[in-house]
Amino acid sequence: MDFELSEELIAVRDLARDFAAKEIAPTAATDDREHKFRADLIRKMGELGFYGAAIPEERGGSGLGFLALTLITEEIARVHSAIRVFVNMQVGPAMVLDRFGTDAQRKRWLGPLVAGEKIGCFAITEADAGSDVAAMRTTATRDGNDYVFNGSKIWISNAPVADCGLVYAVTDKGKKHRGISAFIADFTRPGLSRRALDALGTHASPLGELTFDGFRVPAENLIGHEGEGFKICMWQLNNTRLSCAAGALGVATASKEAAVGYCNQREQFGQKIGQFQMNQDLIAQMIVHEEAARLLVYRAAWLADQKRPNNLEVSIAKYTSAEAAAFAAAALRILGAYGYSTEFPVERYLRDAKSYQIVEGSSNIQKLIIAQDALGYRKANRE
Ligand code: GRA
Repeated sequence: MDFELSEELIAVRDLARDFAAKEIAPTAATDDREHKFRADLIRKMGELGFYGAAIPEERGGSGLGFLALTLITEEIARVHSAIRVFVNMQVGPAMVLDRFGTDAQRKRWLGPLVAGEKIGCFAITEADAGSDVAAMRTTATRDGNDYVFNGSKIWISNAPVADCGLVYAVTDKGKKHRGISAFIADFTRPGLSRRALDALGTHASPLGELTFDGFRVPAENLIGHEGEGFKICMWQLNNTRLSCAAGALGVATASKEAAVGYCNQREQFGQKIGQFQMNQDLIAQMIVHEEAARLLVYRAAWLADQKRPNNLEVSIAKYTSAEAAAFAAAALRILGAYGYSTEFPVERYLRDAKSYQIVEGSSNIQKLIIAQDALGYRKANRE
């Protein structure tokens, strides 16, 4: 067993760290406060090759792998969690096209997504289909050479700004999850309306609703075959879930760093507040949760790089890191009024941390996957 990162991976991590410090950190607070959409950052991260880490070289990526992508995501989230969402929105559709797309689909969409030239997204969730993906109702009905979409997707990251999206819809109602199909859709075509939504945190990541009303998607944009959408979706979620786990890890680290820094600086009752055991207790727990999460997240990424099934390990990693982030953001307590104040970043960490217990399968869904695998009810790892 080798716990050392290779020189190549250290270089990737340092590149992302440097980028986050120079390009993201200076405006993170105002981007969050003003709900600012930083299209320039999407482009710059594309130019640096961040989205292509887990895409093979012959398809426009760097082929560095999932661990590289994990380190990139972690470093960005450590500085501003909302900006790491951009990575997932480019990488999610790109990876699905790499794995399941046709050459023509890859040519048209994969390259621009990896380069950050087209803004991507993926649309699974609906008002009545959150954890229960199979309950989705948006329909895609074949009409000549097109599929006609009707229905609505909600809580979709990048919905207000995406040029294209990976959209899951029902092509055969009677077949339940086996009647779901996956499409890559051009969002500049008529029949799509968008509504921006706001949330507690992740403010610099545009969020919204997509409503399809007679929205036409050419049949050549169907990914795989009709009815394969649910399996493609589960495959996709396994990868984008790992990306969220890495993001949560970054937030956990940022929160811990803020708590340690403050404890070493703030004095009360004639001594540094780090001397108080109640604060030491919180810091020790933060570090233990963060380090456990880091090992689990890296293991899940390493398994992906070995081309081994890792759904169970991704769920364990995502659960642990989401909870670690939420716990560490309790650093706010250590910082007292400075933690609660909107003039300091810790309240942003807390708001952003909460998202990780919800997105890409809530913490309860991860527990369900983990426990049902152990009990023999539902196998987590698939080929
Ligand atoms: O036998 P079969 O042909 O019927 O197939 C079944 C099974 O073998 C069928 O799907 C197959 N399957 C899989 N195939 C390949 C299941 N899992 C996999 C897999 N991993 N790979 C039905 O299976 P099932 O177990 O009966 O499914 P279910 O009970 O309906 O659902 C399972 C589950 C609860 C795990 C699933 O629905 C799920 O993951 N729900 C959580 C939804 C979620 O994660 N949503 C995320 C939304 S996107 C988002 O949050 C964006 C965030 C962006 C950001 O912050 O970056």
